Amino acid sequence: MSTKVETKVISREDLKKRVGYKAVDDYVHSGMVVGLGTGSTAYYAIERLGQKLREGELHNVVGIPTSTKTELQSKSLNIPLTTLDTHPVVEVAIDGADEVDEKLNLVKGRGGSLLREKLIETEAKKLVIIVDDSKLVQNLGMTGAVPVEVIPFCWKHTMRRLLQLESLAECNVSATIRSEKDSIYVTDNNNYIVDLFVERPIPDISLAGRQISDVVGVVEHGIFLNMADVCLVSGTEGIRVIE
Ligand code: ABF
Repeated sequence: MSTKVETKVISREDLKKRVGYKAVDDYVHSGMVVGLGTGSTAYYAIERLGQKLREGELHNVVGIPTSTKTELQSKSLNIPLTTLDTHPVVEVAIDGADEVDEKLNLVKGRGGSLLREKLIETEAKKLVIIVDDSKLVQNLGMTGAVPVEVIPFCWKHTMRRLLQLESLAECNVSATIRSEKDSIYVTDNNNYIVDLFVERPIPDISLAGRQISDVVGVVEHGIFLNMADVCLVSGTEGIRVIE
């Protein structure tokens, strides 16, 4: 007699939904101002927030979107929105990330919204990062681009300066201007994005962040150091809370 063992395969979307919902359930309370992140994982937090407001489980919550895409998603779910200009105190921000290291330092911005994300999340009393376990890394910058938002004026010169940084000298760094549909990608802030790629780990990520910021023409970059307060990591075994 054979016994059939059914193992439910959990999809990556399920992992994202679980962690997005848990972030709202555990960290958002009535009366809060909430930073609303960008990306497919953060979308589930927005979906859950809209659901709880609609069902009366939460009230008097206003959101501050970190991108025009998030703004549209939030409006479609009837989430009341505001800005930092009128609500500078942000009790909690919930957002995804492209990479998370063991110190909860992040690479963000491969979705193109790093500037508004960093502006709003810098103000958050608590930044809750939500990822599936594919985002956990030993060294930042090794699974894809480190995005850098630059002004369009003389962007090729700015990109050249970024490639000359001493903190990236050992990494065999390269750079591309982010494009979509055969034209240069333009951010919500009418800037461009230079994507930096390294083939070897960045020896001092903090120094790299400072040196990138110091390049004239750079507006902001996607290295988020010492900002995340907690990271919810969704995996097939459940959700880990890293603080
Ligand atoms: C956003 O989440 C961006 O910083 C980052 O690029 C993106 C990751 O999106 P996803 O959750 O879809 O992987 O916060």
